[in-house]
Amino acid sequence: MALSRGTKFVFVIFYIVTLIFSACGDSFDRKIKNSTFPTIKISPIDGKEMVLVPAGEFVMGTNKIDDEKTHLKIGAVKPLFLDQHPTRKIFLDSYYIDKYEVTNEEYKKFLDSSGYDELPGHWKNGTYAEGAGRYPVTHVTWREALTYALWAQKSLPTEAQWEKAARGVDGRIYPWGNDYEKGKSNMDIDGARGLVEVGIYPADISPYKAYDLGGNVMEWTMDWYQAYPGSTYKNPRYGKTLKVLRGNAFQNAGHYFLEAYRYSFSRTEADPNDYFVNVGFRCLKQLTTPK
Ligand SMILES: [Ca+2]
Repeated sequence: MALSRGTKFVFVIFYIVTLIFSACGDSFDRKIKNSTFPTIKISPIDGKEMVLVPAGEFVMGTNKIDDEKTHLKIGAVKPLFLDQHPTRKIFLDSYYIDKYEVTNEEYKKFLDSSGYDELPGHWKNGTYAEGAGRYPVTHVTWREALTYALWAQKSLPTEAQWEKAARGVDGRIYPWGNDYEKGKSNMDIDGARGLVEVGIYPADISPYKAYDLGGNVMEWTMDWYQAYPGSTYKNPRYGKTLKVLRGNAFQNAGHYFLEAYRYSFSRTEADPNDYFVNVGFRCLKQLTTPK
């Protein structure tokens, strides 16, 4: 269920401050002189492990067509796959991406040290539920996810960066390969049917050793929901009003349990001011290739 939340004045102030802060101080990578980056780094502000996605081309999108018109059978408006046409080869420079989704305890650290005062809606008495520290933080809007990222001197991944981190370079359907297997990921109704601690599905691992890009929570990206270059598919929801969520999440029920919806790089659009029980995020750090 989505609930709307107005953009807070405090956010505007904090956003500006963090933009300045982000622009001024960047000890994370800018001075790296070697052309070979370590495969794992610890992010200095939020302490998260990040994994390297080296520069290079990867296969983005799909040319799949849903001949069964599955969406009509379940009353959905959007056909499967068409907003991810066509398959493209894209070059991305190197970057680090969080190994795990951002957790409640990490989000609390951000709130405590930043002064940002809008708590996730399901928290009580100023904090998360006992025992939920390692669960992914949810009920955060896109703007709140970005604010966290800027505080951590990072950003949110673009769709392309998220998709490469999940699929590697070979266009695979799942982070672990091309074959779906129940229980490999906290995905749809095949998983725990609720949130789980990040990283506890060892098989939900991408070629770069990032976890939960298959399931657990869907993840906010930087990008607006717009047509991909070369696409002929038209969608009235395209534009600069909705942000893109990538990946799948746990589900209790609903049409996402259908196998056709289970490909793990799925693309969902959402209002950036909404928040959801099964949407979280992870952050990204762009690397500057040494000259
Ligand atoms: Ca996920």
